[in-house]
Amino acid sequence: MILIQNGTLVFPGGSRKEDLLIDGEKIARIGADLEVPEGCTVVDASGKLVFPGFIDAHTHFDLHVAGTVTIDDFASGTKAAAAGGTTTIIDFGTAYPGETLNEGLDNWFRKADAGCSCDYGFHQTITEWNETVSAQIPDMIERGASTFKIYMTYDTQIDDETVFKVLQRLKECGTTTGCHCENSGMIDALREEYAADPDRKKAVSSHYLTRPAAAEAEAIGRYCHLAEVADEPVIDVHLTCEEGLEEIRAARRRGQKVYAETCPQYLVMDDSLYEREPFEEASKYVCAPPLRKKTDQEALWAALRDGEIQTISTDHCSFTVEQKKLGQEDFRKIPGGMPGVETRGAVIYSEGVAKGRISQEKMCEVLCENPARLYGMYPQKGTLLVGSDADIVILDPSGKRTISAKTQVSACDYAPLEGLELSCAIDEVYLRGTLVARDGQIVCENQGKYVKRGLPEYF
Ligand code: DUC
Ligand code: ZN
Repeated sequence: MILIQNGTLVFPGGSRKEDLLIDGEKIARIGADLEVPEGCTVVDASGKLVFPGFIDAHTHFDLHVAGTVTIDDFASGTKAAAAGGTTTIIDFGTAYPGETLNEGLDNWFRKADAGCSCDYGFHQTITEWNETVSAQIPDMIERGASTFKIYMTYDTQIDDETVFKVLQRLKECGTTTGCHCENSGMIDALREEYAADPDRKKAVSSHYLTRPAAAEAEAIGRYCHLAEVADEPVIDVHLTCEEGLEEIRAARRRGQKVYAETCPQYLVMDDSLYEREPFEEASKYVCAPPLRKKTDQEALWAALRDGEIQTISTDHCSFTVEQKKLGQEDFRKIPGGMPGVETRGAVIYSEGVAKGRISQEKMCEVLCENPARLYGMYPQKGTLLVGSDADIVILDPSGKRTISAKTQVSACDYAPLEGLELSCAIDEVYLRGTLVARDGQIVCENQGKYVKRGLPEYF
């Protein structure tokens, strides 16, 4: 047994100075001045915040894209996650055209056989629609990959008719999907135009200039309208901009349930980074949708505060500086994505809570409880309740750390926020009662288990 004493336990509804007793893998008791059972390990959390383990509902480990594969696989990616306080990740199984959903999911289970250091689940990506795919939706739910992902851009994209049919079927099955919303027609035309100019073809800035906020907003609006007619709650993943947020607001005014996810990069980085020299510097930030304006960052922080954005995930999709060079001659070939799973908790605390943009309770809501509810894991995950998994983060709000690629656990060779001074430290991380990380480093690996998720809770 482990007794965490004198800490401040954080809940979305308020924080309380109480003790928390762990017995085996579960939270056994919570209360003021709990008695110390015999043989129990006591952890003094005076002056510290005690959060439920963070949930990252959007990672891409061991993903093959743009002729290469992410540098973080499930082994290194889940270690990076746990080191930063994330005790559960949800990655994206993908059934590529010609594969059944079951085959796609089997492939992702094999990837996770690399060994996981935090708990993990899968969404399932739908890239085509036919009788077999439709018939296997209940199989995915049965296997615990109970929520889905669709794309309106990339080679995994599906057209509007297919999006609509997917939404209708998921409604029948009591579940929902996240969607990557960008207008592919507009983006493809712009990319072709920019690539025809030899200078712009080599410029990293062409990446963001060919993926305007309007392309994202248009697709969000279209997705929401498709969901309106299908009468289905939906999730917009990685919302980056105010224009997109306006489309979500419009759908909500129509009475729709739309959930929005954003990511730390859209809250703390902006598109001026694509203008950096040389190529190696700017290409670190290539991701889709791209980074936006400072005004968008402020709009997203305000939306978090006001409850208009429900979750913060990372879209962790890491490539080395060398891998990014695949696009040195053609911006369209730069592998898209950046690391983030390791730093999310500390960055959101430092840039959000410590700077007064959001409360620690809001942080708990968007990193823990909301993703647990939306993705069918509550109350096993995402909360500090008796009977819940003892996934716990002890965060020191007076700690000082600096982000550095040299000390990070991720296999990536750069940190997008290199040099950022953090006004907190992630002291200890417990995964189902086992201390797995201390001060940003893994102390016990390979403890992660698959989380068989239930149906989403719509709140
Ligand atoms: N965006 C990225 O930048 N990389 C992976 C997938 C995605 O949506
Ligand atoms: Zn993604």
